[in-house]
Amino acid sequence: MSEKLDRRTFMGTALGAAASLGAAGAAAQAPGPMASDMLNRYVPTPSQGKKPQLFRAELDIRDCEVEGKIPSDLNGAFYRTGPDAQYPLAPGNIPFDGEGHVSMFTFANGRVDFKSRFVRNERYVAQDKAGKILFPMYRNPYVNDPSVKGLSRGTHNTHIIHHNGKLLALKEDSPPAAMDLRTLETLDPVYRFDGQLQSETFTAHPKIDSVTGNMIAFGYEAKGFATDDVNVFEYTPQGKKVWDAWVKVPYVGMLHDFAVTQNYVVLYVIPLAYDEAQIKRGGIHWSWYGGQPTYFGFFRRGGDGKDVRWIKGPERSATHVMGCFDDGKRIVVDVEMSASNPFPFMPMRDGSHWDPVKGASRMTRLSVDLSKKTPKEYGIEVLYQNLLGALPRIDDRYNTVPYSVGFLPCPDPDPKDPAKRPSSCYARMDIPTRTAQIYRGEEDVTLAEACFAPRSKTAPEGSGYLMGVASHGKENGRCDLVILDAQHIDQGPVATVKLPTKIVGQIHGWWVPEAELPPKKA
Ligand code: V55
Ligand code: FE
Repeated sequence: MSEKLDRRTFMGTALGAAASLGAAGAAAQAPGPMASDMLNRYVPTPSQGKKPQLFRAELDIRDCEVEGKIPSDLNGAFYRTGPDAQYPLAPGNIPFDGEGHVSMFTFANGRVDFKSRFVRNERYVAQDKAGKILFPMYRNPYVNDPSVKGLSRGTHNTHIIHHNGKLLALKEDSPPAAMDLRTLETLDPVYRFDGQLQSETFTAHPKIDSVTGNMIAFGYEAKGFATDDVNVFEYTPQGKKVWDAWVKVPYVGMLHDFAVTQNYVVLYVIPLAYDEAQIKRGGIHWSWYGGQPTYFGFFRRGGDGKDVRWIKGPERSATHVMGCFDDGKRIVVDVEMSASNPFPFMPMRDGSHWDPVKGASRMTRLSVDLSKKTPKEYGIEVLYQNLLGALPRIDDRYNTVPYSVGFLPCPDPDPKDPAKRPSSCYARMDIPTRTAQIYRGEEDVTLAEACFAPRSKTAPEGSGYLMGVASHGKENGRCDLVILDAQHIDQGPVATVKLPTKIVGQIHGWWVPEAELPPKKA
C-alpha cells in the first residue's frame, strides 16, 4: 500500500469527519487502482490534512437557488439523515456514533426550501445540558456517564421514514424518534407505537409492503443488550400492529437490514459480531470475526417464527438489501456484498489490517431453492462485476415483489484516466439484462446515496426522478442536490439545487410525495 493509503492515515480521516460521510472519499485522494476499490462507502470527503471540525449547523434556506428547472411533477419532500457529532468523538469511537441530524428538501410548484434539525432525542438533550458527550462509545453502555442511566442511547442517525403521519428517525439500537414532517420538531424521543413495540430496538430499514402498504420491521438484540432475540413485526399504515414473531439468531451479528418478500422474511447474519472482550476494554460493540460463517435465515410471514431455517454459508458481509422477491420456487435477495469487513473503522478481531479489496462491495444475488425441504446452501451470484459500491436503492414501490431497476452510487466503472481520482457516479441498473446506465458526477464531487421519486403513484417502475447530494471537495464540501430523470441519468441533471454551504453527511434518505404530507403550517 502506498504511503497515502496506509491504514492510520485512512482511519484518522475516517474517524474525524463524521459530518461529511458520503459514498466516496478519503481514499480517493490517492490515485491508482486501489483508490477505486476503497472508493466504496461511508468514507468522509477529504479533510485535506486539516484537523476535522464539528459541523452542527441547523439550517433554514427559503426558495433555494436552482440551476435548470424543477420538474412540475416533482412535489413532496426528500428527507435525509446522518451522524453529526454534537461534541468531538471520544478517542476510539467511530463516526456511526455521531448524533442524528435530519434534513429536508421540500418541493412545491417548482420551488425548493431546505431545512435541517438535530433529532432532539434523550441523548442529545442530556448532552446539550451537560455540554459534553455522555455516551462516549458506540453501543457500549458500560462506559456511559452515570447521569444517563435509563435514558435512550439512540442517535437516530441512520434512516428516516414516513409512517402514520410522523417522520420516524431510526437507529438500530433503540426505538425510533418521531418528528414533525413539516417542522422537523422532535415530537417523541422514544416512540413505541403507542405501547405496541415490544422490542427494545428497531431497525433502520423497515420495508413497506408493495401490495398492502403495511410497514414490516424488526428489532435485534430485542430483549436487551447483546441478546440473541429478534422480533419481527408488521404495522398497518394507520399504526396498528397486525403481526409479530420472535426468532433466535445463531450468533449475535449486526442485522443492519433484512429482506421481506410477499411470503417470507429473511435475516442474514454476518460475522461483524458482538465482541464482549472489546466491550469490556471500553471499545465498540462489534468486531469482524474472520473465517466465521454467515447464516441465511428465512421464515413465513404471518407465522410464529418457529419455522425459521438457517442456512450456513461462507464468510461474507452484506449490509444493504437492494430488492428481493419470492416466486414460489426461490427466494431471491439482492444485496451489497463483500468478502470481508466493509467498514475501515470496525476492528478486525484478530488484529489484522482492514483490507480494502476484500472490503469492497458488489451487488450480489443470494437465493434459496424452496423445492428442497432443508436447503443445505444458498446461492451467491455477483450481478455486476464492474460496479463497486454500497447503498443501493430501488423504486420503493417494489420493495417486496419482483423488480428490475436498481440505483447505486459507485466510482466510475470505466474511467478515462485511471491514474486520476475516478469520478463519483450513479448507476441505473437494469437487472434482468445486467446492463447499467451511468451518470458521472462533476469532477471532485462525492455523490451520496440516491433516492427515487416516482413521477406519479401509478408511473411504471423507475419512471420519475433520482436525486442525491453532491458534495464538492474543493469548495470545503459545499453541496448541491442533483436531480436526474431516472430513466435518462446519463443525460445529466434536469435541475441542480445550489446550496451555499456544506450540509450534514447522509447515510440514508427517503422520499415522501406531497399527497402524504400534512398541510403546510402558516
Ligand atoms: C450502518 C450505519 C450505522 C450503524 C450500523 O451500514 C450500520 C450502516 C450510521 O450508523 O450504526
Ligand atoms: Fe443502512
